[in-house]
Amino acid sequence: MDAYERITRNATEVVTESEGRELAEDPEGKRAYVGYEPSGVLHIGHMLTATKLIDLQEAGFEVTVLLADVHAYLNDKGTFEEIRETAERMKAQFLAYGLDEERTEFVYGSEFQFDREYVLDLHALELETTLSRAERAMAEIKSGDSVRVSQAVYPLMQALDIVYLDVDLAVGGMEQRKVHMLARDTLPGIGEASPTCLHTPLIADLDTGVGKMSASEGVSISMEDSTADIERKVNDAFCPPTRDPDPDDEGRERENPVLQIFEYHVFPRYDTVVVERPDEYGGDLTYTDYESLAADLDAGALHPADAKGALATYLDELIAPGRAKLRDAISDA
Ligand code: IYR
Repeated sequence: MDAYERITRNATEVVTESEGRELAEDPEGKRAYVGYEPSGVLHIGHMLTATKLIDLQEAGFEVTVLLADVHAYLNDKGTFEEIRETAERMKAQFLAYGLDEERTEFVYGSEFQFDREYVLDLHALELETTLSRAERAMAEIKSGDSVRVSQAVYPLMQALDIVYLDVDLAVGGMEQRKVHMLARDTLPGIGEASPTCLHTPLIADLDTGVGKMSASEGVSISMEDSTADIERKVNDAFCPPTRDPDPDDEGRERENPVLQIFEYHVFPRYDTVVVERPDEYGGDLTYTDYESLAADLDAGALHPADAKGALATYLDELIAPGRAKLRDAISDA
């Protein structure tokens, strides 16, 4: 796999492709970042971008994980002290998930976002940006009837973070896309370059395959889950015996979340995936890539129940080290 393939595998888009190709020409020492509103426990959404950060590190990138404490505060996630406490716990879980300690720097937003220069640039960006644009940028991060001023400031600060963290690549889920587009359009107005952005897909709701999985609604998977929790959640998941549950719907409203988790979480981390089956059902199946597993499901050669059993085992293995770190943090507190 060449550097560009590794950098972009499983990504929905790189903005722009030619900028992505330029980074891939000499990735060694380049810097990528993702920002997370601290919540204390890593969930499957965090893990999706973390897997991309691992890809980037394997390609030679250095990584900054922004623990976006001020953003979480602006998003009404609690008092500043509560947020700081949960953020501290997340570091160990990220490393346990597989980020390379040597190539990962953790930064709190509050370390630089109160600096006079940052605040002045923020005000300059406020002058550059219409209120409706800032509001639209936030639609997929926070929705509600009465929009607070904090929600308009939030995406402008996220745009400025890219400048102040001096990164070559901003990474985020597709829900961050509009914030990144705002950054690309408005930063030149204050004399800064448009950043290159890479977006990871959204995973469908585990139970229905409709919409997107969310930590706040529906079923999510996190480092808090026990092995039994994961088995139960994966067992109850929507997994029709096909990769495209509604072939007639061009918008693909419905997805197969079990396959998505294989594609975005398991295959990037394992060279071979074994689906264990008793001999009377044909014995074990071994896959070295996602496509052949999905094709077997489509063809009826792999039963959804067997796919789910394997998925639960691999997910549990991926989560186990972070689960242990979380338990340590809780028992120390
Ligand atoms: N908007 C993100 C959190 C966030 C991301 C970045 I990249 C920042 O520079 C700041 C905050 C979220 O929705 O979690």
